[in-house]
Amino acid sequence: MSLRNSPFRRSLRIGVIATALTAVLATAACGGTTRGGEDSAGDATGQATGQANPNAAIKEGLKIAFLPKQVNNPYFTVSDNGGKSAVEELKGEYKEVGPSEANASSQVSYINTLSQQGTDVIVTSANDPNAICGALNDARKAGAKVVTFDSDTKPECRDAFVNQATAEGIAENQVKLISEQIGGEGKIAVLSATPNATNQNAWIELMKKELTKPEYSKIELVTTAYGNDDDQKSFQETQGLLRSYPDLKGIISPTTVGVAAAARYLSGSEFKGKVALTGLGTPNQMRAFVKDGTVKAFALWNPADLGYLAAHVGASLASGRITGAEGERFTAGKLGDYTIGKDGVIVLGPPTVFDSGNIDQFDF
Ligand code: RAM
Repeated sequence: MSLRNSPFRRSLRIGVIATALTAVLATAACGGTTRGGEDSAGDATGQATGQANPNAAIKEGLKIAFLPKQVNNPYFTVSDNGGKSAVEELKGEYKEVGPSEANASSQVSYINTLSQQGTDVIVTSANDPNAICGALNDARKAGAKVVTFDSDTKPECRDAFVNQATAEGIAENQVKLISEQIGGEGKIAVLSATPNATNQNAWIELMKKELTKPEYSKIELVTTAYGNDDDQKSFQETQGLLRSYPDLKGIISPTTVGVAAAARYLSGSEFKGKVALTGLGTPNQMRAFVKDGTVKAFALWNPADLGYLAAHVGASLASGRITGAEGERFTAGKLGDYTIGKDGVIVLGPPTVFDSGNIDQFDF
C-alpha cells in the first residue's frame, strides 16, 4: 500500500494552497535570477516572472543538493534518499550536506558553500524561516534555484515550497487523533521540535485554532515543550511534562524524533497505556510502541515521495519547465502531475494514519 494510491491524494493536491503556513510569514523584497540568466526567477516581491516552457528538456548533469534540518534524523535520511532516486532518474548529480543538530542558523554556512560550488538546485528544510533567507537569496542571485520542502522559509527567499500536506490538514488530523484517544476530554500537551521551525509552528497554531471547535471544548492544551528534534532532550521533556501535569491525558508530538522519544519514555513508565500519545512518526520508529500498546495511532506522509517530488521541482525549475508561478503544471516522474498553488506551494498529499491494523504494510 502506498500513499500514491490514496484515493484522496489526487483530488486534494491540485491547486491546494498552504495559506495558513504562508500567512504567518512576513514579506520582504528580494528576487533572483537563474544561472546563465536566460530566464528570471522572481521579481522584487518574490513572485515568479519569466516564461515557463513546459516542453523544455530536463537538463542533464544538474547539481542538486539536499540540505535537511539535520543529517542524522531517519526521517530526512528517507526523504533525501527519495530525492537521490529522482536525481539519478533525471541524470543529475546528487549530494546531501547538513548540520548534525537542528539549530536556527546552522544551515547558513552550508548554503554559502553550496552556492560557491555552483550548485544548480538547493533543496532544503528550514530550521528557522528567517535565519536562512539571506543566504538563500544570495545563492539564487548566484544562479541556484531554491526549493524548500518539509519546512519553509519565507516565500520570497525560495522559488517553490514542496509541502507534505496542507498545514490545516495536518492540524486537523493530529487533534482528531488525540481526541479519539482521550475520549474527547482532558489536558493535553504538545511536544514539538525546535522553537523556530516553520512547519511545527504553523501546525501548532492551527491545532490551537482547531481546538476551539465545539467538539473539542473539553480538551485543554496546557503547554508546548520543545525537544529540539534531539532524542535525549525530547525524552527528558516528556518526563518533565508528566511531572508538571500529573493529570495529563495525552501528548501530540508532530515530529518524528519527538514522538519516538516520547513513546520510549511512556513505554517504560507507569503512564504506558494511560497517557495517550500521537503525532507524526515513521512507521519503522514507532512499530514497537504500537505493538506494545503505548501508541494507538499516529500519522505521516511518505518522506521518500516528498524528497522525490522536491528533486523533480528543482530540476524543472533549473530547466525552465516551471518558474514557480501559480497555475503552472508539471509531471514529477512516477508521482504524476502537479499544479503549483499560491506562493509557489506544491502539496504532496494528505497524511496517512498508522495503527496496529496497517503498520506492518509500511517500511520506512
Ligand atoms: C521531524 C522534523 C520534520 C517534520 C517531521 C514530521 O523529522 O521536525 O521537519 O516534518 O518530524
